[in-house]
This record gives sequence, structure tokens and C-alpha cells, in this order.
Amino acid sequence: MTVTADPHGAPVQARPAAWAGVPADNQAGHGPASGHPGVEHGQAAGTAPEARPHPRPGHVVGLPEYGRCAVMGVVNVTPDSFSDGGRWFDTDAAVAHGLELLEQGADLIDVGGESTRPGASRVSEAEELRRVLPVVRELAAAGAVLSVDTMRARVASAALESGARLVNDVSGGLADPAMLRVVAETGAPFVVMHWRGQSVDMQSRAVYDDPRGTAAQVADELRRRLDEVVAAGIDPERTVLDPGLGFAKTAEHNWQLLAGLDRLLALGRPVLVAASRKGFLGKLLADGEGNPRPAAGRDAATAAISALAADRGAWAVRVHDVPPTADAVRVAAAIRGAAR
Ligand code: PMM
Repeated sequence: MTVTADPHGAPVQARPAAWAGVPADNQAGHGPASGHPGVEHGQAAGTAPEARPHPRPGHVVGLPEYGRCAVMGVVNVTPDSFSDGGRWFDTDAAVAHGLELLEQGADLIDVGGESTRPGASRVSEAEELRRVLPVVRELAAAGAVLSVDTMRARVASAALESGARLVNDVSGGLADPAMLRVVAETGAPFVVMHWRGQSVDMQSRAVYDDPRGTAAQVADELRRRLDEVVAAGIDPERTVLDPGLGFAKTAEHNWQLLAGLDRLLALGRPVLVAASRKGFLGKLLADGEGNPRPAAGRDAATAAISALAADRGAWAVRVHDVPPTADAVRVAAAIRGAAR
């Protein structure tokens, strides 16, 4: 890895040596043609200051090309998710909800059978399979582009066989030693989220002490994880990075990560932002007595983050309430289009 100057003041990590052979303009739209900060927007002496660039969201091999920030709608087939509290626990309700999200403008649907909220304990593999597979099967049959939100290799492989296209592992392959091999063998695209341990005690690991800031530290840890993922045989062109908002992060860390999204984008892979309804939004929007705003009242704030993340060059945003985000990413795309 080498570090080059960024006109916005942040060091830019060059792509990992493991995939240095890939031509830069094939790398997720963050190559010379991408408009990514630090790659082509150096300012020559004596010229007018440059406008803030609008980096492209990039492309993930194995998934459709969206041409703007994609909208990932969430279907939690769980009785206990903080965000939607078991509303889609029943298979038929989950499938109907997935279809509704597609109609509302979701580009892909993320189906999960295990809650990862802070303090959550694990469900059994059998139970996770029971929750997820029928929903994946039915939504795939309806033509949905599906991702499976799982930390288990067996759930990932069964979901891929049932029609899922993307594996969204919040542990980035760390929770199950078989995960990277399964993903490499199937050739499925893979979300590598920043993760420091299981939800049950992850908040004790919310310690970031890098003098360059939280985003720089998370980006370094994600880059190392990406190197390991690629070394395990996963095509780097099929990877997506995710800062893991709320996972071993305080509210302040989440805001710092959103402020420092460029650090993650500079790793040269598409970035997924999943802020939807999370606790830091509840805290921001607390009432006069300091009571956090309940999850159901956090959708406007979520849509605001969707617009901002899309403008910054996020590949996708993962949300529970699709309509406002479907509009937000289109607004961002229109502004980006007009800026060209
Ligand atoms: N957060 C949750 C679940 N899955 N996947 C990715 N890639 N990134 C995240 O931040 C993430 C995730 C927890 O939220 P939920 O329980 O509302 O789905």
C-alpha cells in the first residue's frame, strides 16, 4: 500500500497490492475516470479552486449496474430487530413486504434472519435457515435482486442456491471460518463490514484512538480485512465495503465515520452505508427530556443520510423505509448529473 496526497486533506490509500494488477479504471469507478477525490482532482497552481467532485458510486461485478446510489431495502425475518420489531417474522408477511419495497423503488432486498442489535445473542443455524430460505426463494422467483444478511457460511450458501445474489456478512467473514471459502467458491459478491466482535458485547470494543480519527482507523482495519478477503480467493471486483455504523461504535463514532466517508471511498471499492433507524439517530432527535426518538420516527433523518451519502459517492444505502430514500438518491443523482 502506498499513500498519496488528497486535495481535501485526507491521505488516500492506494489499492491493495493483492489486486494492483487490475487496471485502475476497472476498479469500481474509482479509477482515473471516476472523479474520485485524490485520484484526478489535484489542483494546478494558478487555476481557480475546483468544485467539490462527485465521485461515482462504482460497480460490483455480479450485480446490476445502477448508475446512481442503489437502494437496498431491508426485510428482517426476526422477532426482535430494533428497527421493525418482528413485523416481518412470518414468511408471507416478509415476502409481501419485500415485494412492497421493490414496488416502492428498492433496487435490491436484504433478507436477514438474525438480529444484530447491540446485546443480541445468536439464533441457531437451523432457525436462521428456517426464517431466511423460504423468503429468499419466493422473492427470487418474483425477480428480486437479493442479498442475504448472515454471518454463517451454510446460510449464505443455501441462500445463494435459493436465488440470492449477494452475501452481506456484518462480520466480514470473521464470525464463521468457512465463510470466505464459500463466497470464493460460489463467486458471489460480498459485503465486507467493519466488525470487532459479536453483538452481545461489541460496545465494549467501541474504542478508537488513532490520532488521525475514527474514520482513518476504521478504513485501515477495513483495508486489512479486504486484503484477507482477497487473499482467500474472493474477486476484489465483487467486494463492497461498509463502515458498520453502530457495530462497536458510539454515536460520535458513527457521525465521524459519515463525516470521513471519503477515507473509505479512497480504498477504491464501492461503499454501502447502513444508518437506517439506528440508535445514533434516535439520540440526535431526542425529545426535550433526552428520551431518544423511537425507531419509527427516524426515517426522515435516514433519508437525509441517504441523500448525503449518495452525494458523497456511496454505492448503496440500506434502509427500512424505501420511498423517501428512493427519492433522495434520485435527487442526489440529478445534482451529480448536472454537475458534469
Ligand atoms: N446493520 C444491521 C444489519 N445488517 N448490514 C450491513 N452491511 N451494514 C449494517 O450496518 C447492518 C447490516 C442492523 O440493522 P437492522 O437490524 O435494522 O437490520
